[in-house]
Amino acid sequence: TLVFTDMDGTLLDHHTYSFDAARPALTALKEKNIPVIPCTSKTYAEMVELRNYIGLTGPFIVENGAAAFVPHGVLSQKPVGAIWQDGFWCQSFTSPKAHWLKLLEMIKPEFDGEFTHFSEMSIDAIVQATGLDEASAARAAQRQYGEPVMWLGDEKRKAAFLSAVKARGAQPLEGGRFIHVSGDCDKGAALRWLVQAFSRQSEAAPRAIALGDGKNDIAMLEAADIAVIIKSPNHPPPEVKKEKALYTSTLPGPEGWTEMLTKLLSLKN
Ligand code: 2M8
Ligand code: MG
Ligand code: MG
Repeated sequence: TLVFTDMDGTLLDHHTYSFDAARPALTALKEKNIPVIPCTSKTYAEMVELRNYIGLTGPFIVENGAAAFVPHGVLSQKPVGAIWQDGFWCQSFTSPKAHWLKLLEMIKPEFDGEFTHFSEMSIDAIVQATGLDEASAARAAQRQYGEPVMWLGDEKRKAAFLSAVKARGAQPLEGGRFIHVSGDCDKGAALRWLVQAFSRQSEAAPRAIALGDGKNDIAMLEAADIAVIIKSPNHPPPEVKKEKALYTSTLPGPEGWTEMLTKLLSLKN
């Protein structure tokens, strides 16, 4: 079994970013040697820090499926096409950020004053928008593959914006706070890539459990064998199309994370 998890609003509390309530399940999973694999909108810089802080040692997926990082020693062979970077095999699935920034520049006149985005925001403005501390906000600003857009206009115009970026070849994905503009990648494709890499070194393909709370988690939840929607305190649940093995937590964020993994894996706590 592999556990793929979103971060904000799932393993971490949407407002406080605390993972305290997930500790019991994290400990039980560690005892069972079940890897917990973050699959997040966060950047490489954020995840290098966060995984240490949480105590995770396995692979992780950044920027909504834009790239997967696998630490040395996890896979018995080098993944085809991956590059070696700071002690990880890095497999990227989309173009660098510069491409998507150009696209945003192009459509700016059409949506005058209706959005801003990370490259235009100061670290202080990112602190204000996210509630992250300054150092974390600076790491969130280090995007490699895509650009978070902060929507300032109304909902109807937001739909027009989403269509406009799609028409120009981007795939916008909505997180808890931002619209992430990047290429044809998503958390689901990255999950499948990693499951396949693990399959190559064992007889049976591993079973993937995925947990997430947002629209940007839909592809990941649909790609997993078992999907868990984590209840959000501030937005409706994502519309996941899955015939079976789809569960929804009754508790939000890390409380719901422990609730559901304890049930599904019969963990003791
Ligand atoms: C952004 O990601 C969240 C995830 O749902 C969002 O879109 O609301 C990213 O900028 C990420 O890097 C950052 O850590 C997070 C902080 O809330 O916001
Ligand atoms: Mg989330
Ligand atoms: Mg997320």
